[in-house]
Amino acid sequence: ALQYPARLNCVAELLDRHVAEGRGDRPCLIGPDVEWSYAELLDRVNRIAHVLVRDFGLVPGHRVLLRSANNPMMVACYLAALKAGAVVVATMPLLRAKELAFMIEKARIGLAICDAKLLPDLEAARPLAPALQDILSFGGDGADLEARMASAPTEFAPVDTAAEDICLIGFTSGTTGVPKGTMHHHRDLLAICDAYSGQVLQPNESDRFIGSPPLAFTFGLGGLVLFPMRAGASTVLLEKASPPELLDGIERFRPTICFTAPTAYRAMLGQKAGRDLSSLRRCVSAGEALPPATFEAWRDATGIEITEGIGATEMLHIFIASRPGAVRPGATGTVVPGYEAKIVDAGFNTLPDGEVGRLAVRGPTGCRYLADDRQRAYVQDGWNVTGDTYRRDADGYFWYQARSDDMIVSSGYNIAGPEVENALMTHPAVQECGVVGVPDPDRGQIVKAYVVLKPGTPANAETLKALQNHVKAEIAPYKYPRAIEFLDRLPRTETGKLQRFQLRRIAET
Ligand code: 3SK
Repeated sequence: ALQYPARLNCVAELLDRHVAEGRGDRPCLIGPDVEWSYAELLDRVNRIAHVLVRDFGLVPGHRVLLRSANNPMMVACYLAALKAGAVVVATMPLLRAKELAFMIEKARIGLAICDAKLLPDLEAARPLAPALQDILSFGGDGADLEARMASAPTEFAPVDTAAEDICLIGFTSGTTGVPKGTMHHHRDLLAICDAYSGQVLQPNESDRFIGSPPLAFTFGLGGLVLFPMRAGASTVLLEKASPPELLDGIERFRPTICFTAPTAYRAMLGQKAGRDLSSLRRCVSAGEALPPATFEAWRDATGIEITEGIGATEMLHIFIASRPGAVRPGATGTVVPGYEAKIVDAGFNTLPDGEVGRLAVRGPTGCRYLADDRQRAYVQDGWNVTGDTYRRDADGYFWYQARSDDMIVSSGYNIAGPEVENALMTHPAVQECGVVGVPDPDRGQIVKAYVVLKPGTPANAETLKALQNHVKAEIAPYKYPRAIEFLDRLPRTETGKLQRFQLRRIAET
C-alpha cells in the first residue's frame, strides 16, 4: 500500500524536493516560447504564493479558481496556490460565464487567477457570482500578476497541510447532467503518480511528455504535470493541441510520451504523412474506449502499441490500464497496482468472470463529491461504482461494454453501442461513429449509428448498405445498425468524450 506522512504538501514533493536534491537545472516546463528548469519554476511558484498571501489575504483552505489554456504560467499558479494551502478549482478554457458562475458559487470561490486572454467570460460571470471578490490576471498588457511578482520574495516554505487536506476540486459533468465537484487530497496527487504512472507507465528523468487534455481535466493534470514532475522529467505544454498542432509539437519538441484520446490518434493518423514521430516511445489513450481498429492502425503506422486506461475525475486518474508489451486490443487492461476492481449486478452482488455488469473500484483515490446527493449512488460500501459496464476475463483483463446507461435493449437482446462502433470503425470509409438506441414500436429500441465518413466517400444509400453488411459480417448480425445517419462531426465534450445523449436528442427531433 502507498504510505505518506500525515503532514504533507504535495508541492514540496513534486517541486521543492528536486531543487533541494540538486536537480534544479533540469528542464521542467516547455511552452511554445519558454523553457523553465525546476529551479526557475520554483522561483515563480514562490513569488506567486507570496502575492496570493500578501496581496489577497489567502489563507489555507481558501478556494482559488484558475482559468487558462495549458501553459507554464498556469502550472506555476496552480502549484503556488497548492503550496500556500489553497484549494484549486481549474476550469476549462471554453467555459462560458454561466458555467463559471455555477462553479464559483458552488465552491464558494473568492479569488480567481485568469489568463488575460480569457478574462471576458470571467468578468461576465461576476454579476452572477457574488462569492467572487478578486480577479488576478496574468499574461496580458497590464500583466497584473507579473508586476506583483517582481517585488515578491523568492523563498516560500510550503504551508504545513495535512496529507488529507483537500487541495483540488475537479468539476465534471461526465457526458450529461449538472456538474459535480470532486474533491481530492494532497496525498491523492502523489498516489496517482506512484500508482498508475510509477508502476504502469514508469517514466524516467529523460522522458518528455506532451498531449492534448486541458490541465483542468485531471487526465491532463496527471499526464502533463504531476507524472512528469514526480519523475523529474519534462513536459511540453501546448495552448492549442488539436491534432495538427499536436503533430507539430511532437516534431518540434521530440517528446517521448504522448497523452491524448482515441479521436486524436485517429485524426493524427490521417495527417501524419511525412511527419517524424520517431521520438515517441509511449502513447497513452483514455477518455473513451480505444477501438481495436485505431490501436492497430497506430501500431502499423508508428510501431507503437497505444496503452489504454480508464479513469474518472471522481477517482482522479487511471485505475485500470493496459501494460506496455501486454496489450490485448479491445481490452482496457488490468487493474492498476494499489486498486481493486470487480463486476457487480444491480443488487451489488459480485459477478463471476465472464459476466457483464457494473464496474466497481476502490483504492488510494476515490470519489468525494462537494455537497452532492449523488455521492450515495457513486460510493457504495466503500466501492466506487463508476457507471461503466464491463466484463472481466479469467486472466484479469477488463473488457469495456458501454456506459451503464448506454446499453441498448432491442427485441430482448442486450447490445453494447461501443461494440457496434468498433465494428463500424474497421470499415475503411468510417472516420468516426457513435451508436445509440432509439425507440422503436416493434423492438423497443433499435440500434442507430451516426457516422462521419472519410473525405471522398459519398453519403448515400449504397454506403449505408455497405456499412450495415460490414457490421453483420464482423459481429452477431442482430447487432447491426438498422438506422444509419451521416453527420459532418459528432458531438463531443471539451475533453473529447462522445456525448451520446446529444445523439439521442438528434434522434428525437
Ligand atoms: O477517462 C477519463 O475520463 C479520465 C478522467 C480523469 C482522469 C483520467 C481519465 C482517464
